[in-house]
Amino acid sequence: MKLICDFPSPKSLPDKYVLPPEKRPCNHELQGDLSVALPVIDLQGALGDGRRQVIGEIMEAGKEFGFFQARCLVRFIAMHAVNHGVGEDVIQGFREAAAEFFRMPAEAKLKHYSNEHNKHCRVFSGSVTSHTDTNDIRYWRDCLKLRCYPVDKLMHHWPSQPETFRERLAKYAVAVQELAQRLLRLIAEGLGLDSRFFEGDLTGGETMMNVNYYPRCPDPSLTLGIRPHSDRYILTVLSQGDVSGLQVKHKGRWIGVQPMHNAFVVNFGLQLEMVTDGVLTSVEHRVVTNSAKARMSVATLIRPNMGSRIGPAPVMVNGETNHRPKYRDFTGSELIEAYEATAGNREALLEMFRIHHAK
Ligand SMILES: O=C(O)CCC(=O)C(=O)O
Repeated sequence: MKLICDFPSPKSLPDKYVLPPEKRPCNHELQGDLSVALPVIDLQGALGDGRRQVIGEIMEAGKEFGFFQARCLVRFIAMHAVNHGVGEDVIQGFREAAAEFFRMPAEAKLKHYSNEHNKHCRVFSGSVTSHTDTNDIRYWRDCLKLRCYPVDKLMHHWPSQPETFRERLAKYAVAVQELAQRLLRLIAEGLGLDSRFFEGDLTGGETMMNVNYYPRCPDPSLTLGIRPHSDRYILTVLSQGDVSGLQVKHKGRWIGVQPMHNAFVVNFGLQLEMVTDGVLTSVEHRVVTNSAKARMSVATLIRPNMGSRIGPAPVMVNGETNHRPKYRDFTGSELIEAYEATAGNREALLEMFRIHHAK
């Protein structure tokens, strides 16, 4: 058992990471199509007179891309944060601690190695993102996956090395949780719902975090860092750092998400798509690797209470259009099972919850 980051620099891609031809990125796609860019939304406007405009931009981005890049987070969060200052130092501070984690000797990281999906904190590699993926398909990624919020309850599960890790993660997790809740209030308002609609069960589960590490790859045309998937929950807030690699499916093409310093990439998950009865979309994305530089991303996934019932918001289905709901109710646990069964495939998962109304 080894993490990819501990391989002695290989000259060629080891066979088990070579994807079958139909799963490889085409050579011309490695850059990602840069002629279309994800909307960049400056959140500062949401603090004052520009609130309606920011909400409008989020709704547009959600309908067309399922993704946007959010800027001006520092002020956006800091002006509202209670009991702590939040700034670039929080984002960079945690990114540095996480990068240091992957630089530690192999044994220190492997203490956390596990393939058990329900562990609160684990390291795994190369791997399958779902139980149903076949084990002979491997992706070029190491991952530290942990539950990060509420911090007081969960921090004793986190790595205690490097020394700064827990303290910096705690600050980062609180800040991102706050940001996500504020974004969800804007989204709720944009949907014509009560601004606190997403609080409580819909977002009350333990927040997950993937710290993804993609070492330099000997041949990016033969593999992927993460295969195409849609995220399963409400909202994902991603810090992708300064190295590109994330690609989003847009009108049948893979568009590259250009890194922006201290911006977060925000994307909508399948749960949000079904709660909004299809008004907002969850969109497929993947990660290509890079032969020149390693890349690290931190994805924070806001989750529902697993036992609670989730379904299209009544306003979405009984509003002016008075249409019948497209999706049935489900629990958070059912959502997880369906996600595993469909290996993150958006269409297949939505089909499992779709109501086929008699004409
Ligand atoms: O590394 C990235 O940019 C995306 C990560 C991702 O999609 C995930 O963790 O599920």
